[in-house]
Amino acid sequence: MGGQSEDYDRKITMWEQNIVPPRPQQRSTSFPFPFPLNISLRNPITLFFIIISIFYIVYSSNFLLNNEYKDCPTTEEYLSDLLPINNSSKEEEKVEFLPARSRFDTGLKHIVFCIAGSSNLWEQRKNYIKIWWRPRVTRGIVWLDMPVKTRKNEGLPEIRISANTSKFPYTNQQGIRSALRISRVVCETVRLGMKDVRWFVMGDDDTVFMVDNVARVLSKYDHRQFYYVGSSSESHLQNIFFSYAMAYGGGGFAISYPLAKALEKIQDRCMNRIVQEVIPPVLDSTSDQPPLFDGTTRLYISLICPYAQRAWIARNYKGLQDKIKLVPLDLSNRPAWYKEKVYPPNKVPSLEHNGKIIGESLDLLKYLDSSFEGPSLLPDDPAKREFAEELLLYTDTFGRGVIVSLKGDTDVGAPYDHLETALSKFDDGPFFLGQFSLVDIAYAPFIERYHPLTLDVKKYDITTGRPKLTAWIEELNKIEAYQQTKRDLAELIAIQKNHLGVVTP
Ligand SMILES: N[C@@H](CCC(=O)N[C@@H](CS)C(=O)NCC(=O)O)C(=O)O
Repeated sequence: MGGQSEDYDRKITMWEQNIVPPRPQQRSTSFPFPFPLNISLRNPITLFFIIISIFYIVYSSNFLLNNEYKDCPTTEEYLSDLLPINNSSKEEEKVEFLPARSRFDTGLKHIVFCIAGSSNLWEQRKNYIKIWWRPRVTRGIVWLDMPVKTRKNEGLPEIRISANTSKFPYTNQQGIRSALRISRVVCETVRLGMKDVRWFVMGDDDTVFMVDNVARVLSKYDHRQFYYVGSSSESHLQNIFFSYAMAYGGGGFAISYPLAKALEKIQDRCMNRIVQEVIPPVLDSTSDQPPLFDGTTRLYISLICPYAQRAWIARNYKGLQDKIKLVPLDLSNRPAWYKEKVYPPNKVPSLEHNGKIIGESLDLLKYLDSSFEGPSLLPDDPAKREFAEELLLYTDTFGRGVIVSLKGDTDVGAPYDHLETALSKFDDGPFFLGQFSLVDIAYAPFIERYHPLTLDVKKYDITTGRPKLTAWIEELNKIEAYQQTKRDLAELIAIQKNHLGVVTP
C-alpha cells in the first residue's frame, strides 16, 4: 500500500509540474468557453472541424429523429409487393399464414449457412471458418468464384462455384463486380433444395459465427413468416452510403425460409432492373475522336434524339450494356470527325460494329436483334412479323400526321386512332404484337414527346377515349430498358416546340 501511495504522489507531482499558466484570453475571435481552449474562428483547421461537427450533429439527429420504427408489414403485405400476380392454382405456391408463437424449437439443424468467399483468399480465410464450423452438425455451403485445392477431412463446409454473373449489368464505377456474385449466395443455396431448412444465414468468409447463439436468437422468430434479421455495419461509412436500416454480411444476417424463397424468384430480375447506367460524357467539337474499329462496339447517339433513343432502348432491352458502349454527341456543336471519319450522313444513331458503321434507327433495331444475343425483339409468328413490317412502315406517316395536326387544323386524333386500332389486333398482351417488340420501341420515343406536346399545344389528351393506348403507355413505362433512356421531359418538349415552330396558345 505504501509503495502505491508513493507512486500516486509522484504522479500528482508530475501532473503539477506540467500545468501551464493559462494564456490571456483572446478577444472577439475566441469562443467564450469557461476552459482554457484557444479556439480561433480565423483558424481554417478550427473552422473545418466546426463545419464537420455541425454536419455530423445534423446528420445524426436527422437519423435519430426520422428513424421511425413502424410495425413490420405482414407477410401478406410483403408478398403483394414482391411477387408477381399469381394466377396459378398450384397448391404448393400458396404461402400459409399461421398463428404466431412466442418461441420456436429452431436448432442448428434448421439453419443453413451461405458463405461468400473468394478463391484467391481461400487459403487464409478458411481458417476463420474452421473456428466456428462444426462438421456434421452445422449445414452450409461456401460459394467461391473459382475452384480451389481441397483436402479431405479438413473440417470445412462443402465448396461450390457461383454461377456466372457476367450477364448482369454492372455500372458502379466505385464498386466491384463480384458484389453481384456475393449478393446471390443465399438464392443459389435456396436452389439446392435442402430439406428442413428454416433459416438461411449469410456471412463472409471471415465472419465468425457463435452458432449456438445464432440458433438461440433465431428461435425467437417465426420462421414461417418473412424475416430478415441482422444488424447494421460496424463501418459508419457503409451505413451512410447504403442504409442504417439494413443488415450486412460482415456480421452475418438471417433470412427466413419463405422470404428466401420469394427473393429467389425475383432477385435476378431486380438486379437487371435497378442498375442505373452512368452515361459517358457528351462529346462536342472540342472532343477527341474515340478509336475507330478497335474491336469495341459503339452506339453513337444524342441523349435527346428520339431516333437514337430507339437503338438505345433496344440495346438495353437485350442486356447489351456491357457489350455496346454509348457515345453521346452534342448535335448542336458536333465534332467534325463524326461526319468525316465515322458516319458521313452525319446523323445519329449509328452503330460501329465488326469494322463497319450501320445507320438508320429502324434498320438498327433489326440489326441489333439479329446480330446480338438477348431477348428477341420480334415474335416467331409470321402474322405478327408481317404486322410488324406494316407498323414500322407507318411510323413516318404517323409522325407526319402528328406534326401537320400540331401546326395546323387537321384532326389531331386521327394518327392515334390508327394506333388504337393496331393495339387491338393481338390480345395476348398490351403491346402492338401482344408482347413487347421492336414495334413498341419504334413508337415509344415519339409518343413520349407527342403526348405532352399535344396536350400543351392543342389541349388534347391522346389517351382520352383510347383505353388500349392508355394501357400501352402505362406498360411501356414499366420497362426498365426504356425508363433508363428517358430525359427531362420539359427539355424535350421545349426542343420539339422549337424544332416544329409551334407555341403554347
Ligand atoms: N432516319 C434517321 C433519322 C435520324 C435523325 O434525323 N437524327 C437527327 C437527330 S434526332 C440527326 O442526327 N440530325 C442531325 C442532322 O440532321 O444533321 C433514323 O431513323 O435514324
